[in-house]
Amino acid sequence: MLITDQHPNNRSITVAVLGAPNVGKSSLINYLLGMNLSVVTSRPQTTRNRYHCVFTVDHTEIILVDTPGLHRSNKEFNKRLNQQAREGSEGADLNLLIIDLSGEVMQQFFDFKENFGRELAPTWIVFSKADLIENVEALPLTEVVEKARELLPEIEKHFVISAKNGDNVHLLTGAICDRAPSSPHLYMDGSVSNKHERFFVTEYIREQVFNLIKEEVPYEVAVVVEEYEDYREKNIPNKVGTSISAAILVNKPSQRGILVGAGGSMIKKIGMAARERIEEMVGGQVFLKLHVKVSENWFSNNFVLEEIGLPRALDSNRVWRKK
Ligand SMILES: Nc1nc2c(ncn2[C@@H]2O[C@H](COP(=O)(O)OP(=O)(O)OP(=O)(O)O)[C@@H](O)[C@H]2O)c(=O)[nH]1
Ligand SMILES: [Mg+2]
Repeated sequence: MLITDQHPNNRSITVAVLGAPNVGKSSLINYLLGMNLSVVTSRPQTTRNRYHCVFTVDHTEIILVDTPGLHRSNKEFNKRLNQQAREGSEGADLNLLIIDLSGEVMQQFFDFKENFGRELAPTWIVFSKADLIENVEALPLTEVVEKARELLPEIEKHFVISAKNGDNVHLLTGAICDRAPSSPHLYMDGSVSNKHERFFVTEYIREQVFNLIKEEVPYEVAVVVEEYEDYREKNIPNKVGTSISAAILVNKPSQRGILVGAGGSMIKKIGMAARERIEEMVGGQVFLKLHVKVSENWFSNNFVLEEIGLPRALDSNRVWRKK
């Protein structure tokens, strides 16, 4: 959409946030946005889709692209996650490559080079989780970046930040603003994402599955919104707020029981916690109805994968057909 009558000083920049799973991409984005838009959990492969997260500083619009963590895998599902990450950087003016200081630093550069597998736009390194490192100033990060530049010549500079306590994040914001070219804004004032609220409904339900259920089950869960009715602007008797019905897909019948819990206690907990998050997002009362559906091998089913925003990747194994 073209937004007319823009201020002549307007600038806009698109910044892809890339890196391995669990390095703190979504946490940094949330810190910059000043809200918990993206889902953050302590486990890898939380983010599954690429999407825009938008905020403005004075006349500068900053469009951050959250992406799934790039990783090596031959599984169809993971190939599609990686494809989302690669596509997330398409058309970006700048990439932030997040490197977790609490992990194997040099290995993350090697893995990124291998998994990303093509040319990059100008790239800044953001060393994250600095709060976990004692005496971070003593680390030879300038030398590390020099070495990394041999692999990734697009690297321009680096930052050392913590998304937990906000250390140095202002330096990054300032540098991104300085880098932003003169341009009309692409989003209307107040827009925070290119994804609809329905997408975030599925994310916030999945988030609670991650928070409340341990081990592998959350990885085998997908959420699909089946009904979404916004009655807030409509004048219908006895209808207020937003009414949402969603299915939680599981991969095996045994997982159904875990999701539902004794006497429905688990699904109730998931629903209550997710509803709070969704009410905060939509700014009003939400009626959330959840049910669990067994969809065996949904992560190999093209129809389900398309539904949750993961179209076929360039390196997909084959065309997946519904039985
Ligand atoms: N101590 C500390 N923990 C952090 C920091 N940034 C992120 N974390 C934690 O690291 C974990 C992963 O954070 P996410 O933001 O979900 O990481 P991600 O890179 O988006 O992960 P995926 O979406 O799985 O690729 C969470 O437990 C965060 O709380 C940080 O600066 N300091
Ligand atoms: Mg994430």
